[in-house]
Amino acid sequence: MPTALITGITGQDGSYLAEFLLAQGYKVIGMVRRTSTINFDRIRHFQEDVEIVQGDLLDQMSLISILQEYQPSEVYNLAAQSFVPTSFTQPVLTGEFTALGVTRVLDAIRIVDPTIRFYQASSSEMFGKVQEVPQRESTPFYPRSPYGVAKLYGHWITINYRESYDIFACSGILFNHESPRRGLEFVTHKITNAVARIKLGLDSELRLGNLEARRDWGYAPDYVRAMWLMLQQDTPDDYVVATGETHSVQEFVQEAFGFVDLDWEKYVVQDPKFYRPAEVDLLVGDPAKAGERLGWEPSVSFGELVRLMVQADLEAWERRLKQAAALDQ
Ligand code: NAP
Ligand code: F7E
Repeated sequence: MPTALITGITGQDGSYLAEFLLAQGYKVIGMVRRTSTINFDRIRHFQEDVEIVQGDLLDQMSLISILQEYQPSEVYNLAAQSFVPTSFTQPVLTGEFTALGVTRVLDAIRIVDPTIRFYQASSSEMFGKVQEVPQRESTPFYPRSPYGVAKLYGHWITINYRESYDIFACSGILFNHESPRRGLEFVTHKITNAVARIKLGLDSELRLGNLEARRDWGYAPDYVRAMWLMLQQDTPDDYVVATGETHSVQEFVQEAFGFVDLDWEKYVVQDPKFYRPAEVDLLVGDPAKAGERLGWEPSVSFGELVRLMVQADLEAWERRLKQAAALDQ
């Protein structure tokens, strides 16, 4: 039974990747940082099937000890400060987690067992002010946020350790991927959660920032499959993972409100509070290399993604309302 370590197992991708690896027969070790309140919402339903271990990307010794104790053959580095606006308000912390954290994991691998295969969660945010449309592996980078800059460091240190120490290190340049497990501050889940609440009479407006920004949005469970495929190849490499389609935030809004037969213009308010100091206007990836070499392709269309997220939020809020009503009786 192969053993895999996932940093960031409590996040959206970590939870789906853990489920995927368990289904493949892996023993899964999930690294979590110490917090005063445990937040295992995304992993509670399979928590007993994985081993949870405390460690932190800021703490080199914790990473070395975990590798020594559990001897994984694959490490998926998904942990990061991943919210772009927070990277503008906490740029140094973002650099510590999202950039230097990658070096700490790679150094732990180099010291403990350089045969461990390594996946780095790189991001389309590295393309930022895009130099080519669509963006592919060879497209020059131009990050537009401290998050994008930190991810670019993580990308290049991964390549550097591959070339310097012959580590099987892959960088997945993943475009936005979403699901009902997405953090509520990201625009897709913010929209679908608000649509459900408005439909059920719990809210009357949705405040958003830039509606013109365009993203290549896919479905998170498809994307964790690509991570695993990268580590099963004969040689390590970097891959763009995307749908190849781009839609504006406004299109996402229209689709989500349309699904519950509401006119979005009656509810959406543009609020400069949500604008960013520098914006990424357009992202659209070319997943041809992932298709040819990994046999990967997305399985969920844009319309299906919006609908499944709205549906999940409607069901979640209906459940909560029923529970509250039952408590009142
Ligand atoms: P997420 O939901 O924000 O999860 C981030 C995870 O990192 C959480 O488990 C978090 O733990 C953990 N973490 C943060 N700081 C840590 C630290 N210092 N030590 C240990 N763990 C720490 O992110 P996601 O959407 O699943 O994304 C996974 C990775 O892919 C991230 O690196 C992200 O930047 C990258 N990425 C995401 C996308 C996307 O569209 N989702 C696209 C490209 C790349 P807590 O639960 O304790 O906060
Ligand atoms: O913003 C616009 C905002 O925060 C998408 C992370 O997973 O994907 C994610 O980064 C767009 C931006 O994701 C609101 O200005 C409008 O143009 O959902 P987001 P992101 O910044 O693209 C990449 C690939 C990652 O790697 C990151 O970790 O939507 N937008 N109004 C808004 N965004 C938010 N959050 N909230 C708004 O009210």
